Amino acid sequence: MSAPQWLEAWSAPDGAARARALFVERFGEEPDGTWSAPGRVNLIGEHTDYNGGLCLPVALPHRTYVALRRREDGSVRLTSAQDAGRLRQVALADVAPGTVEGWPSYVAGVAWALREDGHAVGGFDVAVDSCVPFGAGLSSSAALESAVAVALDATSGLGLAGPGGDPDDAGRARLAAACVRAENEIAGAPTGGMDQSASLRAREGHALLLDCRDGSVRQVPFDLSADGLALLVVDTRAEHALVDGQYAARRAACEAAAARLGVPTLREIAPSGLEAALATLDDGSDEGAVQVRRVRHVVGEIARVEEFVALLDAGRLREVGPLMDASHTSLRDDYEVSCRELDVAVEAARAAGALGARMTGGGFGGSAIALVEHDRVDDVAAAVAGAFAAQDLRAPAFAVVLPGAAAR
Ligand code: GAF
Repeated sequence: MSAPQWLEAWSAPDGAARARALFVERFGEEPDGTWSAPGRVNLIGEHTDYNGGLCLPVALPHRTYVALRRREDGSVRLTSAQDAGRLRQVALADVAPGTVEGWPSYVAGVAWALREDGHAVGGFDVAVDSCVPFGAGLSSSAALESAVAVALDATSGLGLAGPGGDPDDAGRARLAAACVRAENEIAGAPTGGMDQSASLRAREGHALLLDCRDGSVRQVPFDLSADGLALLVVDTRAEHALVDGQYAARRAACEAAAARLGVPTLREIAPSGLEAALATLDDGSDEGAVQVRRVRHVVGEIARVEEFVALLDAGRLREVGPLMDASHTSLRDDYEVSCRELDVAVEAARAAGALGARMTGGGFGGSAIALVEHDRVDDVAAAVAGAFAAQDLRAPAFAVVLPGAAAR
């Protein structure tokens, strides 16, 4: 069996040099500067963000780099190493829902959303390079949006970005909101706000406790090495997509359930009120039965985030494993967003001694995370790779991650 493949994160100078070199090659001049933003993994709190709930992402060391230069003619010219360096062009004045396709929609969408928000953002040339794997459920799209947002913030003098990870990050919250609008309205993916907040508002060495009811955040110290632990990411290579109907269907079911329960979001259902809420939803119809499962996941998952953070606050990181396991079970059985590759990864990691393991992100493919003893990382990765090979699944890829810094 071949050795596990590792997804290496680039150093900041390397990533910036790659984006700059592509810019110079394609546009024939120097950019105004280079900026970058991370992908994320979510420790716990899945499919809670669009329900006004809690989630707990960390920024990855894997980042998307952009080199950008202002233009005065209102056009956006784009190129990406992940798009074979092809040159694309969009007129900013023409950007509207449904007008831009593919990856340029995330870039042009951010400029459009900032303009909608009243900011004087004009045209630009931009070159992109990234070590955030695409389609792996690690928020490559939010990393791209966030890198463009901080680049436009700097080159248009918006003054919103401030230092990443600042407790007073109202400006960054506005940039995150613009990125969410870009994704929802221009790229057409009906996602919540977790990924953009992680990319723009996280702090190195910390997990970001995001309360999606009011958008507030708390930086929670997340020091794996103090406990001799490591966070292993397994990219299952089962490609996930948020623009197909499954994600939207989950969101629609939650919104329909909240409407039937007479609450603005499922966040308003306390664990103590769960059984009564489920009894109301369970009207004998198929739709009602689906809503019961979805609501049970969301309410339970928000409670698990609170328990997870309480353990971190108490210095009991080693005890979070069962919460991760319970989250996965709930996402698999009640929310029905797991898949065979994710289940194999999680089960193999646990069997090889992981303290806890779960899918992370939207699901239907993408990545899993496992909390493992630092000196067992290679063994757990080899066990997961072996389980994939034994089941004739495509070889997964791995990363060991420490919480990285926000967009800058
Ligand atoms: C995807 C979405 F983009 C997020 O908003 C979130 O809903 C997540 O799936 C599930 O927790 O990453």
